[in-house]
Amino acid sequence: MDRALALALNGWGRVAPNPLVGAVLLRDGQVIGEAFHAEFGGAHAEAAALAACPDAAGATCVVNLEPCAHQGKTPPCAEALIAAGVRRVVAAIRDPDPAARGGADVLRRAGLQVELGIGDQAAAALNAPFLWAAVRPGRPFVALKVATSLDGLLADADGKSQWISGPEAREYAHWLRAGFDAIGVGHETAVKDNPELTVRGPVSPRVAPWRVVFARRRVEPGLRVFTDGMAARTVVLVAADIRDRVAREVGGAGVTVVAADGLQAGLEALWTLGVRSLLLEGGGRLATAFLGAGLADRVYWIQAPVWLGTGVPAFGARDPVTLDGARAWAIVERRALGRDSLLVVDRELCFPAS
Ligand code: AOF
Ligand code: ZN
Repeated sequence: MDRALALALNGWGRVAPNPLVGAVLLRDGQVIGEAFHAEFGGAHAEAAALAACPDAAGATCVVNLEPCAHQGKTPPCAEALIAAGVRRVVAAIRDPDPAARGGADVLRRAGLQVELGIGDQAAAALNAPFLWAAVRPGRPFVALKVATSLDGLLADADGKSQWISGPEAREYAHWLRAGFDAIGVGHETAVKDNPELTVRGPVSPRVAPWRVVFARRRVEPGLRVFTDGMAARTVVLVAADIRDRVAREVGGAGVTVVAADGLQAGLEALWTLGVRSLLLEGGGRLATAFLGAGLADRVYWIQAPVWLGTGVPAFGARDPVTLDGARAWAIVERRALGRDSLLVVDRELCFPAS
């Protein structure tokens, strides 16, 4: 299953809104075929693994999502596994998609042995936006990305934040962007960094992510995201009473100007635009507001091994929580990025009904 999950990740940036899926075929403990879902609308992982394996009779198929039971853009994987003579299927989680789910039951009815639940935590984390969209529709899955010093500061006392983290972490940040439907910043960061919020890394996303500015009451029409050649992929969220004025200022370049009073309303507006996953890149005030509102579902925390003493904290003060009352977030990933450390935590994992 670890191998299936690792394979699945190769579809990052290319398959959304469909899930990341990897499949491994084994016989007598030996891998005889493996593949991943590589492109939206293309072959599913299971079908691609079967295609890579001349004879799968008697094999076991390990896959991070229940094989589909439907004829969609491609034929049903459950039928393909049966036809190939696969004997056993190990799937991490059920498929929540009402059109596609039920493959496990189809396989069982055909006499295959099916096991569900192995690796379900990692599988749920891997496809969090897909699962959230199916199980809790209405707003995108929201991730915060923060790069701080060891003492949790985003910037030094002079306000300088470029660059706290090293080159590996910056490349990772571009890889990360490729897998999200939208990249967001608050007004302050938009003005201070004037970021492009485009993907310039190892993966070219199938669809360039939306660039979102949570502007509320102040909009600087001269910012790159409003004036560059990609302005048609920019959304600015503003208070309802200034929406028309802002639309006159930046709408001409193709920027989408949306009236949204509050974060929840902003997220719902993004959902309506088709955004199923949002990566927030700053600043501290926006991150703190999302955390305080219970609207941050994941944090990607990159920690550089430096102390800054005084500066801009990544997370501002919020309502106190006692140690006894504090609930632990789920650890999704912990690893080194060059000299920096990456920690990925989810507020809670979302599982499909079993
Ligand atoms: C994928 N890749 O490897 C698997 C999927 O739109 P379709 O016809 O390609 O079907 C998409 C659905 O198929 C998807 O929502 C999920 O429920 C199921 N499994 N999808 O894109 C895959 N195994
Ligand atoms: Zn399928």
